Amino acid sequence: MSGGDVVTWAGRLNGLQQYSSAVLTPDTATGGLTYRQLLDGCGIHGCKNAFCAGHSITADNEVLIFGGHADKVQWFRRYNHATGNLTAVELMPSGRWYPTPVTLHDGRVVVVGGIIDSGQAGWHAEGNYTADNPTYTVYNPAGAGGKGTFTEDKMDMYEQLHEAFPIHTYPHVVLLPDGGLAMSAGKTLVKYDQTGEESFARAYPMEDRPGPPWSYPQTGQGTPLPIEPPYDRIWFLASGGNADDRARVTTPASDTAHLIELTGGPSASWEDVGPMPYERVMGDAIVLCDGTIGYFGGAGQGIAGWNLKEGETQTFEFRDGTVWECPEKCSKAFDWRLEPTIYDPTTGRWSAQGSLAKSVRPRLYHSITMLMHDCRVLTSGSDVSWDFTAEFYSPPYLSAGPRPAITAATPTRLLPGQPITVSYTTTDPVTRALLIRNAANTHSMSFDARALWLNVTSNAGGQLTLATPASGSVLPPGPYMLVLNTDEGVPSNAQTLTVLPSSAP
Ligand SMILES: [Cu+2]
Repeated sequence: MSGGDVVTWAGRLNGLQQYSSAVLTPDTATGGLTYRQLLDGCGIHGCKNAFCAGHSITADNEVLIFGGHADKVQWFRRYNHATGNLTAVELMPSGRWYPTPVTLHDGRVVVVGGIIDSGQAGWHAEGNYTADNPTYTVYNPAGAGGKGTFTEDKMDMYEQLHEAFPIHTYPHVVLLPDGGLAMSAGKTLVKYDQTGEESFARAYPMEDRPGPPWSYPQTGQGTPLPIEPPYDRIWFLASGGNADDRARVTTPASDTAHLIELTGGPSASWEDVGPMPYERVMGDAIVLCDGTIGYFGGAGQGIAGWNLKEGETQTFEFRDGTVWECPEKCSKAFDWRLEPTIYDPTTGRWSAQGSLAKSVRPRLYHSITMLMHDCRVLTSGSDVSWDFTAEFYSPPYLSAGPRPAITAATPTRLLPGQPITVSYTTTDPVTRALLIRNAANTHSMSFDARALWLNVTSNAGGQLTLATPASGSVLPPGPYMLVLNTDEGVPSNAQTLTVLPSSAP
């Protein structure tokens, strides 16, 4: 969230309340996290199970939760972290289990796809289209006098979602500079044009991602690379996932990695930038404070989900020597990826096997990975062990030299195009500034993930001025982390900035 809190909520596991939700606040004295229960009783779920939903964060520091689990797939909740109140718990036009939200320039949120009925056995059986929801709806938080409104379900993305079914949930959707969207579902990739404030039209298909379908539950890792001035080109990195078309417990993960320019038109093609040093399924790929991409968690074999085999137990031994006897609903993933991988988009290099520090616990299905304001990485959760632990990872940049410090950045709330003035202290020269949007993370997805390198227009005497892109589709509204980098690539702590909704796309 804006300011550095982590808002979290659980499913019904391990004696925790079904609707338990909490705020984790970084404790600068200890380097750890403090824990505070949020909204006792119903939590920010609003008593409507929000397991396997899609989330986004608004410029007002609200969490929007679209969909849920079991008989709660149709529910929507709006939680305001500034006031601590749940301001809406209401029905969407239809059920969405594993949908993807994406925030537009004016704060509206497109909610794409998902499964309409999570209770249906064999929902992802080939041809079982009755479980599918191949539509999208647009949520307008400002609609109905600020109460919020949904459009009716719309069919413009039906062709792609239907083609990719059943490996099409949690599709990767990226907002483009022209206000359109690029969506990867299964292995298909399609460009959509925005044709109205709340409508899109299929523009053209782009090249399929090479290899098997990589959407959930085949769960590869994807992220847009940091966008550079003049912000007219967006590159997307897609990697890993399962190595077969229809994965099972025994299916290995893939080590493939491909880049495509989403703004490159119908003839853009995937460029092979692999192999990664590890095959990885169910990991996370997130932008780090120096613009590199960090890969965390996941496995070298297996498939999203649990229930290894009915009645089968499993013994897990963690790296700190603790042992967990899993009594039921055990993980379907093996060959844990404890060591992160870092990809540098400027050199095209991957960190070598054995070069980075390992985590203690595996982070598999239903785990999370987030960049913190101090530029460490938080990894937590995992169904492998019904795991409620959390770990911090310190990337090598934190010990690569003296860190600069931001003493002030103004304005703290800005429109796209407004310059930012930053005061800082440093030992080494500060040369670059990265703006990273706070993403909402679950199931290897970081919804609304986006990072932008900013043009430094002046820099003298511990004060610099940064230009920001004028387009709200390049700089969509929400909370961002501003980070300065030295010429050695050492980042400062992040300063919270909020980008406001803009009328101009
Ligand atoms: Cu799930």
